[in-house]
Amino acid sequence: MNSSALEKACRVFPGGVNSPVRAFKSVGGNPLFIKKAFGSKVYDVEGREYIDYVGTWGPAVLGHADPDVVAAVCEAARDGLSFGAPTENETALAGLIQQAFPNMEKMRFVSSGTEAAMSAIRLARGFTGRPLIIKCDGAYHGHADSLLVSAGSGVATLGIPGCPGIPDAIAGCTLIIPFNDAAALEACFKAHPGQIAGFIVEPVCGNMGVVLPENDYLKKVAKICGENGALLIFDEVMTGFRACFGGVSRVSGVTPDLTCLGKIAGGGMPLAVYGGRADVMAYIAPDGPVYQAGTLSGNPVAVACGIATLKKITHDETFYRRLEEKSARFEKELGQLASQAGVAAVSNRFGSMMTMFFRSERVKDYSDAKKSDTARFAKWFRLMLNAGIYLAPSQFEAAFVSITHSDSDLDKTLEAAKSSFKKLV
Ligand code: HOZ
Repeated sequence: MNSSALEKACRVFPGGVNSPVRAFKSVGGNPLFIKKAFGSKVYDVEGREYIDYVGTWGPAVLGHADPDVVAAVCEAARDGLSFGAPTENETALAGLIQQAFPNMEKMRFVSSGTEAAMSAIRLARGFTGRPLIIKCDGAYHGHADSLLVSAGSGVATLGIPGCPGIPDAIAGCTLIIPFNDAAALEACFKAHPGQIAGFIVEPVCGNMGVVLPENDYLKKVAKICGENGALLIFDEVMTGFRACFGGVSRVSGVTPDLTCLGKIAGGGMPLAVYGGRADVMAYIAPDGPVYQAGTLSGNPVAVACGIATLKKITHDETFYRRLEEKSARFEKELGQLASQAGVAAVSNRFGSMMTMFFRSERVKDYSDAKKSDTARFAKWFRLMLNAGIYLAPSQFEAAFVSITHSDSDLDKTLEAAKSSFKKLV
């Protein structure tokens, strides 16, 4: 499958890919080389059609190549691809983002989620004058040095124990605690008084698979950070605009000091954002001394794509209700089919992102997620792919449902799942 494309790619790219988890290493077989994508489908270079639940790893909430979004992108491109200067559209996109995330009093556009998270922790350190940050075991906030410690996503998928190239002095400034464990956060602050700049957390995890906060975890961590003079940073790169016009902060009622966004905010083009409290953002250059910059930041084509995407979502008041109905049905029926086939599986879902873990006990943190039967997942993944269903090639990622997934797409997927589950036992 796609072996000639892969062979050629391997001559120029490590593993033949430009982002490791795409390489199918943990599931076996060759990655799909994609030719095009429309709505809920992707098409590979050999002309095969797949119902897509990768959704470009999150952004494709409207489905692929939405005609209104593509028109806005083409129109913007005709006026110039990049200016490296401010545009009025940047302010317009910031306004839309503020409607969804009112806590982002000031913000900065960057080009990737990695940049957003990396810049947010630099800002937290600059604002507080403290060196340490806390992150959760198995959480992934991009590949900046400080954040690649005990990371999820591709690092978890490939089972990389620690990443060479990151000096101990840098890794040592990142403290690791389990997700959903407020006592561990409290203990960290006790052990390092006055040293912790902030806690960066995916308020709903997406990169150890989807894992939901339990027992008022987010309220507790906000309180603990506040009491200790540290900033709470919500990484909503995956969750922003996924379940509602807002993020976990809106759903939970917990307001972080800083928020990172990406993926849907740029509608599938390279755009990400960090922002939050105005007094904290006042530390960012040129208003303040914390430096961060980028030629492509606020790129006009990406900004146009973000505006068109967010406008399309807001103009349809049934959007999130319909997306929720599709996703809830998908999760419920998939679970029923697994159980009817005798396959041990549990799922976690936040709106239209979800993960089915191949284990029987619920998953509330990374150590639970790691107990999943990854070999069984790999087999299931390959059976589904052969049946024309494109899932993320890792147990530690999410499946994304888009508004273009029709009942017939879901029926076909569930039919494929039914026969695949039977072959697992
Ligand atoms: N970090 C992404 C998954 N959570 C992978 C992105 C990609 O490989 O394109």
